[in-house]
Amino acid sequence: MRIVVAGGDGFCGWPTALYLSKQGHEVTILDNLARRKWDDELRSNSVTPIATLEERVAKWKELTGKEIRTFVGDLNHYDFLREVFRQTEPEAFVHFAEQRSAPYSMIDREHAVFTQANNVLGNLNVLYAIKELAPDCHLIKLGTMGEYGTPNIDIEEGYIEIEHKGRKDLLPYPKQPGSFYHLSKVHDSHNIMLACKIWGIRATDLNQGVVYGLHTDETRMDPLLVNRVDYDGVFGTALNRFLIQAAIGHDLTVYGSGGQTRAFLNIQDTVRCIEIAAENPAEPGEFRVFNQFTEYFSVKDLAQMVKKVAEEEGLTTEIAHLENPRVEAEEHYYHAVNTKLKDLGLEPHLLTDEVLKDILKVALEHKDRVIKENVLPSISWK
Ligand code: NAD
Ligand code: USQ
Repeated sequence: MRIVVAGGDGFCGWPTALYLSKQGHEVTILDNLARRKWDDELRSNSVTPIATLEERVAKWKELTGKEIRTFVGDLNHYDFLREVFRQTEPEAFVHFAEQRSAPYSMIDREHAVFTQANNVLGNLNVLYAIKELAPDCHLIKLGTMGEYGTPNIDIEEGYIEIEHKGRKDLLPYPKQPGSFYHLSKVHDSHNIMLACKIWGIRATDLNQGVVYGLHTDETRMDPLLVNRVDYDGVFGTALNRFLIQAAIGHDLTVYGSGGQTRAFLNIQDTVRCIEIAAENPAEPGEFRVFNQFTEYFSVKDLAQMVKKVAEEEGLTTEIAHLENPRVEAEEHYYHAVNTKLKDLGLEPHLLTDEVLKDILKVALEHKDRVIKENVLPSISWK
């Protein structure tokens, strides 16, 4: 299959591009390298030293003989995007290419406006490019479990049957996101839904939980193929952050009571979920939603799991309960459905002590790269 991976230089996109290439697909990466520039803006870095995109794809070709084409440019430059569509004629367009940090979107007005413009308009351009140049192309769009928020009822996969005044309908599940970033994903979902309805586009919205880990079989093949791992208070995410904090002897930064429960998955499952979606495309006109996660945990439970494993490895680790910089429920009901990807063949890699130790090992190898001032959260929702 001819597949474009937009955002293919990022944390989820890079291992996905490699995996799809290994499976024999004709893979093209589109990326504007913005994520590397946001590191410069924040004076931050990946814990692992990452090669340039050119070095990465050259090493992949050397090791496997497989070519991954690259286009460096912005989804918001429509002429560029059209050219990529013309040259690649994609059968699937995997869309990871957004500003994905909730804290970054909450820095100030400029960052909120940038996040929503980058994400919502970039996605709208993709929809128009599909309509104009590849109407049969399957859009595989990364959404987020955070679109749903934390309702006091079970979270369904995209739609919920509602009975109201004696009548029933299957309606989009209510969205209650907690940041301008998470809201950008809701706006994307609505735009995709309309495009499917009016133009007959086929789309899958993957409402992904928080991704942990870094390695896949492919990224392990050579140091030049290593994936990025974020740990700072802006782009770092809960579990990976805790493991890196344990590696440098920093207290684990649980925000508030830590009862916040979120859906999680291993990066190895991310790449497989994309393959499953690509191999089982939505029907023309169908706006399909999958909840892409394998387990859920409270932040406090994750911190306890990391503390236990770190102590077994001889590290002294304390759990700190910081004043929560976000506005979010710290104690709440959480139950989300995730059967659709499993029904299509996903076999989850669950979180075990071995998995935690494996990520901790990488963090320990590169702990000297951690910029300690970047670890504590610095952005307030208020
Ligand atoms: P990332 O920041 O590591 O990668 C995103 C990539 O997209 C970067 O390489 C960036 O340069 C590129 N990009 C951003 N805007 C672009 C634009 N306008 N044009 C071209 N390229 C652009 O993020 P990630 O962690 O790999 O996340 C990928 C996607 O998955 C995002 O859409 C994110 O919302 C979603 N997601 C991520 C997680 C997670 O835990 N990392 C969880 C759920 C959903
Ligand atoms: N948290 C802590 N301590 C930390 C970091 C986070 O207690 O050091 C808490 C947060 O307050 C929050 C939860 O952990 O309650 C998750 O925060 P996060 O930073 O790990 O994840 P989030 O901001 O939700 O964003 C990440 C990705 C985003 C993706 C989302 C999936 O950055 O791209 O969309 O996970 S989900 O959470 O399902 O919406």
